[in-house]
Amino acid sequence: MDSNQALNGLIQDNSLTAEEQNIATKVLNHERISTDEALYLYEKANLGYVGILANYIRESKNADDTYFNKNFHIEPTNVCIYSCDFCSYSRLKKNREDGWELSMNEMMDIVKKYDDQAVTEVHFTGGVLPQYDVPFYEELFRRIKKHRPELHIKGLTPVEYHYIFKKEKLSYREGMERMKAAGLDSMPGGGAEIFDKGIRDQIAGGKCSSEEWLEIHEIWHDLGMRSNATMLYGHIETFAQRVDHLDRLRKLQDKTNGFMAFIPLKFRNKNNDMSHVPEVSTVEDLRNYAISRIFLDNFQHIKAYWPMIGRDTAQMALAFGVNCMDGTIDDTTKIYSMAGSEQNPAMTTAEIVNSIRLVGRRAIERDSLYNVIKDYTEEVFDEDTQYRGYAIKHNAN
Ligand code: V47
Ligand code: SF4
Repeated sequence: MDSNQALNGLIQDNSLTAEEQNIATKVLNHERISTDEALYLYEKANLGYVGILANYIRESKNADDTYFNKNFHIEPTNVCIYSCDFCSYSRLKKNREDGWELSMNEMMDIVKKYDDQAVTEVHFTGGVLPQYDVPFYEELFRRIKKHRPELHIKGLTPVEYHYIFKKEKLSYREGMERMKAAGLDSMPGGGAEIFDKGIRDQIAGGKCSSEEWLEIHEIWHDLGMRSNATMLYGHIETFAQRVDHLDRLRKLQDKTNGFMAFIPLKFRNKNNDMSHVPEVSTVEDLRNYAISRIFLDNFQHIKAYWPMIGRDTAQMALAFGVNCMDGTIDDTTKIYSMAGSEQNPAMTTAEIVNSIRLVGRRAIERDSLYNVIKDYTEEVFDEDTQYRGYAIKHNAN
């Protein structure tokens, strides 16, 4: 049954409530749902129902196409001047000697390590420290572009930009213009956390406000550039606060159309000051993906970041609105897949392609701006790949 038949079948089911009928009909007609309707879905709708709606939208927008890209991460430091309760980095502030603080040359060495690998993007993420300021990042981005001009730099978030521009007495616009001139290509979605002021002050106090986060993205979009958006969910926020977060993103996207992907980030409770807060279930993760897909009608892509939710959930999420998988792909670290550990930091290309194929989707390698690099539909891998109990022989299609 295709997603259209599934949705039409659902609408004919007379056990649906009037609210469920209305929402399903709106989705079928490609109409926007309201914030009240999104709240209704979070509070009342079951996984099967939201899954059918989200899959219909996913297939209308992206068919079976499921994107991945080959990137590597550089974390300049794991020490941070801020102390977000959910973040394991903030704990290192007092014990700075337990952390790392990379020099520019050390970061360039990481970039050079990938010289003979088919990666297309470097993603900068990590803590905030005073030595990493505007002149530092300008020089770093320029050196990377000089060394490997085609490498896409996706880097930092409004949390860092707010801090470093203030230090330099630059307006957000002046600062973002300088970053663009130095070689910054796109902005990742981090630092959004949850926009509600009360919860943000409580768990991420001191760093840029929600309004500042949104303003920096708006300016970046106005400069003709693209970015992503995230939401940290499943901690102490309410469903209404999730809807408020999604609504602020949808409104900005209406204005700029500069967001590429929305990435829900499941709160994980290990090694941070919120270890007493239980994590939400996998069913809640899938419901959250689905409701995000239904509500964010002006976002083209919903991305699963598998290091946060696990590979199995990411794979299942492909039936609940997700059409993009993120996480390190490294064809040189087969040792990890052999160990079969849940903590694997990387998947090989064969593993990610097969995990996408196994749930009936089409695996496509993309660049950072979602241009197709390679469609893997016809690819035959010349070896078996073992992935968490699945032995996959050659092309699973
Ligand atoms: O902003 C920190 C989150 C984010 C925890 O744009 C946590 O392509 C869960 O934004 N549990 C950084 N989440 C990561 C990020 C990202 C990742 C992958 C791709 C992209 C993209 C962006 O990680 C932070 C914060 O929201 N985070 N601690 C935690 N305990
Ligand atoms: Fe962690 Fe970012 Fe908060 Fe720093 S600002 S403590 S790196 S989440």
